[in-house]
This record gives sequence, C-alpha cells and structure tokens, in this order.
Amino acid sequence: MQDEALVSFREALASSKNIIIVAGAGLSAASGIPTYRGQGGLWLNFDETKLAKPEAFKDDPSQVWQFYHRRRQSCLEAEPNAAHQALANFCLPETLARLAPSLDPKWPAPLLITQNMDALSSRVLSSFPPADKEAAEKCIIEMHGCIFETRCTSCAHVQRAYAPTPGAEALANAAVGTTLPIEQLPRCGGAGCTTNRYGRCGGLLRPGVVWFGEVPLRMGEIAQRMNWCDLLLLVGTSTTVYPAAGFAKTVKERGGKVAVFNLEPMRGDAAVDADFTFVGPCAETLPPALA
Ligand code: BV8
Ligand code: ZN
Repeated sequence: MQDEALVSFREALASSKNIIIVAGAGLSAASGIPTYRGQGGLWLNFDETKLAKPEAFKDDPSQVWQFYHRRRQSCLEAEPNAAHQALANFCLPETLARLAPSLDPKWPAPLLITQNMDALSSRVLSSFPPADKEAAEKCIIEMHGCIFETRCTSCAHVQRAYAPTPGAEALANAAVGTTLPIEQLPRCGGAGCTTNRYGRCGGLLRPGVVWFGEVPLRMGEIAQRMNWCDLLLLVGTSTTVYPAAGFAKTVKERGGKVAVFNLEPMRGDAAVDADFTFVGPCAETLPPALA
C-alpha cells in the first residue's frame, strides 16, 4: 500500500468529524460470497430484475424463494473476513480515540452502511464483549435488509434467525426450476418461526431483503447524516445501485472527502474524483488502513 497515500488518509481520519462507510458485495468477496456484477457475479447468471423485485415474488414466489434459500445457505456457511473485522474494530472506542480523535460528539462513531444482506458485518459487531457490543451494534445499518430475516406478507411479523430458511425442507429438495405449490413455501408460524403476535397466522413469508423498487431501510437517518459527512469510505461497491450509488456525489458536493477501497478505481455515472483510492482486495487494503 502506497505509504504517502496511507499517511494522508490517516490525516483525513484524524481530522474528520463525521465518518461514514458504505460497503458493497466486494467486502464479502473474501468470505466466498459472490458479488453481483464483477467476474463470476450473481447477476451475470440471474437477471436481477427477474428475481429481486416484488412483482417477481408475486408472479412466482417459489422461484424467488428457491433463489434466496440457496443464497441464505451460502451466507450461513460463510465466515467474516479481515475486512469485516477491520471495519468492526474501527467502531470501537479505543480505535476511534487513536485514529479519529476529532469526531463530533454528535457522531462519536462511524456509521457503517452496508448494502450487503449477508449479516457478516453484524455478526462481527455482535461478537464484541458486552461493554463494546451495544455501542458497536448501533453503528450499522443494513440498508438492503438481511437474508436471515423473513417478513410475513399477512401480519408483517419479522423474524431474524441465523439458521436455514424456516420450513426449508421443500425448498431444499426442489430441483432448480421446479415450481413448489405456495402451501409448501415458508409460512408464518411455520417450522422454525416463533409464534407471532397474532398467534400462528400462517401467512406466506418473504425474504427480509429490499428489492428493486422498494425503499431501502432507515433512509431518513442515512440522508440526514450523509449531509454532514466529511469522510466517506466506499468499500467493495460498484456504485451502480441507487440511492447508495449517489452518496459519494452528495459528500463531495458538500466538500467532504471520499476514500475508495476496491479492485479498481471508481468508474461509471456515479463516479467522483476520489481523494484516496486503495486498489486491491479490501481484506488486504483495509486492515492496514484502519490499524
Ligand atoms: C429505490 C437485495 C426509491 C436483493 C439489492 C435509474 C437510475 C437511477 C436509479 C434507478 C433507475 N432505475 C431504477 C432505479 C432504482 C434502483 C436502482 O438503483 N437500479 C439500478 C440497477 C440502476 N434502486 C432501487 O430500486 C432501490 N430503491 O430506489 O427506492 C427510493 C430511494 C430513496 C428514498 C426513497 C425511495 C432499492 C435497491 C436495492 C436492491 N436490492 N439487493 C438481492 O441482492 O437479491 S441491490 C444489490 O446491489 C445488493 O444489495 C448490492 O449490495 C447492491 C450494489 O451492488 P454492490 O454491492 O456494489 O456489488 P457489485 O457486485 O455491483 O460490485 C462489487 C464491487 O466490489 C465491484 O466494484 C468490484 O470491483 C468490487 N470488488 C470485488 N471484489 C472485491 C472488490 N473490492 C474490494 N475487494 C474485493 N475483494
Ligand atoms: Zn403472519
């Protein structure tokens, strides 16, 4: 990693008042979870508009559930990597006192916005000892939801469990491309689902992720804080999906700085003139930058 770039990045960390991190699929690449648009990307085999949208679920819930059940399995088997750990450690008070002593008391810790739904960053934050855990867990927003959550389409009961899809037997045995009857798809109050507030409602569950055309989670908080961000770290994202893709321009327009951790420099419509670009796998570039 170029030393002078690292020195000036550290200087930016040390003088910043409001630091935000936006993470994308590249953050989990080293954990074996495929990205969407890079080589071997998920969307290269699936047309995202065919599956990751509410209309797809309405038209063919069986195919959508089979798609997410398989991804939930691979997320369940994945482990956080050094980049997840580096970002989580950066949320700890002792790291911040050392690296970011100028943070505004309004924003005493970085905001970690992840577009990933694999829960790998949340798992690291939740693994901290009790003294740090509560504060660290407040740092993260999973803006595109979480593959370990289901939401009932009837009573809106949300359940999060680091376990296979509730009622997944039929899904697991279904050959790719076959259509399961809707009764065999995950149901509210079904196997593995805690009885919801209305008792066992039996409604059809959906994956707790944000699909295209749906509003990302906690956008009000994100927009409010983004307006005052003076240092934005973009980690492993192609900045092609809005509104996350637009955050860098927002920060630059307000005089903030942008640091990119990616296999390649920023490109595409949402690209800005980044102040720092660390090219390489983020599991290698992020730990020394936040050590
Ligand atoms: C919304 C969950 C309104 C589901 C996902 C035209 C113009 C502008 C916008 C739109 C438009 N048409 C439609 C829209 C809106 C649309 C959109 O942006 N479409 C795009 C395709 C143009 N957006 C929406 O619909 C969003 N909702 O706009 O609501 C609204 C908005 C604000 C306020 C009120 C109302 C909802 C979008 C959420 C969609 N759900 N996922 C699922 O995954 O199944 S999106 C999906 O893409 C993932 O969440 C993913 O995180 C996200 C972004 O992709 P990346 O994470 O960046 O991953 P990608 O593979 O693309 O890139 C990986 C990067 O990592 C690469 O740069 C690569 O070089 C790098 N990399 C790889 N390995 C490494 C690495 N870097 C470092 N180290 C490595 N080892
Ligand atoms: Zn229900």
